[in-house]
Amino acid sequence: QFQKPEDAVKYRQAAFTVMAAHFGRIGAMVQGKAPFDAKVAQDNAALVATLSKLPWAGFTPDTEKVKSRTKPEAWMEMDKVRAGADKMMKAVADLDAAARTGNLDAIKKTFGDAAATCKACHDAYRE
Ligand code: ASC
Repeated sequence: QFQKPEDAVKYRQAAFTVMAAHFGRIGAMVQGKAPFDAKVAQDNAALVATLSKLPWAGFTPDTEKVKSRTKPEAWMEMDKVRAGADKMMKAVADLDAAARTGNLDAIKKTFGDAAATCKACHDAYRE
């Protein structure tokens, strides 16, 4: 899939960056920094749910020695990283479902749960 390990790293970082941009648009509404617009929430949640599937293909074993913020622990505990990724994908699927209902309270709850799954992996495996 990738010509060089560096390409895989770039790919996964780009996927996380784009995902964060769309997650952040929902976050702004959840935090009252932007007016709530159900359509915007729905569109962004759908993108986040799709984008959440992408970064993992970039964590190939040959990228372990490429400089990035991924801690050595991630490579020693890749089964746990995968489990965390599965949790995150499930949480953003739940956010997507909530956004489809247009219910702000449900969006707030599932957004918070999803953010916690992002943070768990960052705390454990990101410099
Ligand atoms: C975001 C973002 C993250 C997560 C994390 C949640 O919007 O860019 O990495 O939420 O901050 O704690």
